[in-house]
Amino acid sequence: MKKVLITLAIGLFATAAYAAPKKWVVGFSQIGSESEWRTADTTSVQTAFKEDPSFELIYSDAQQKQENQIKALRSFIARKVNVILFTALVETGYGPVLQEAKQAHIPVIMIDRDVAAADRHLRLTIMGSDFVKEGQKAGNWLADYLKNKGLDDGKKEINIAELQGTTGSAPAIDRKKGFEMVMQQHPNWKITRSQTGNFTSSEGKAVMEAFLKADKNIQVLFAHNDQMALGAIQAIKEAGLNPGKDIVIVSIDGVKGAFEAMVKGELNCSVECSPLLGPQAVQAVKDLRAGKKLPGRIWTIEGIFDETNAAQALPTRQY
Ligand code: GYE
Repeated sequence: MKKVLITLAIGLFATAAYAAPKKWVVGFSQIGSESEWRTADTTSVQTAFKEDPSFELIYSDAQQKQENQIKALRSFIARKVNVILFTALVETGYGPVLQEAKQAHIPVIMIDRDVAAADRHLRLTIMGSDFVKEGQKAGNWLADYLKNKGLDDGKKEINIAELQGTTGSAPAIDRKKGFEMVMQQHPNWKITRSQTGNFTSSEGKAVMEAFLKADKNIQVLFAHNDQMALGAIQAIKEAGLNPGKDIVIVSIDGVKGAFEAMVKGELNCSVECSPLLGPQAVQAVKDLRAGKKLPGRIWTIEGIFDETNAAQALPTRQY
């Protein structure tokens, strides 16, 4: 009897072990941790996958180096992961490794930053924001603001300093493009200074310092992200000017630090770019596992904030 029971127990155990579904392995190649936005994005993806025990997420941080990303992607391919999530540091240079993933039949889902158009046939879909639209929103907000404050008569030159994101990255290219689309309707707007601040606060500060040393005749700062704007605000103060008053500042992301600066009146506007991509990423991978066809583009939903609504929204902000 005892023997029968033991055999039964072993049999049951073996069946349970056999029936346990195999975890889907997801490789995530992230670019680094250059901004509050990036940290929120990484946390969102890691948390969302951790909450679902049917997935195992392998996270790789490239520390802003393209060669590290290529290495990570190759190691995901060698490990035969089920799917790759990929944020491209810059748009070009990933063609060969994406080709290798395709040959290995491993689908690649872009998160946040896409690759250039020529390589898009090698990835399955892209999930994230419309960076061109964000640049346009920043420009349109600026046009309304300057007009309403009586700061732009359409004739006097408006000198604009631009802090660009990482050179060659999708958000830097597209935010510039969107903003310049709006500039075409304002012939008196001039970008008099423009340089990369690599999306970081320290470089944003250093570049703004250099801009102001060369020329204080700047009416507007357009920063491709909040982090650089926050660094630049320090530089503007140190130069004895009033950020948000002497220089109108518009940036992109909508991170907490930007909300605090808007409440203080030091930053005038931040166009929202949501980093909370985790839940959507999990959903997309689940759909893929279920054999569903994913759309070619998965958009994030976002808004726009300035001094008129920042204080009200601040307590509800998740990043
Ligand atoms: O705006 C910036 C981050 O790729 C949209 O990267 C993202 C950008 C974001 O470092 O803060």
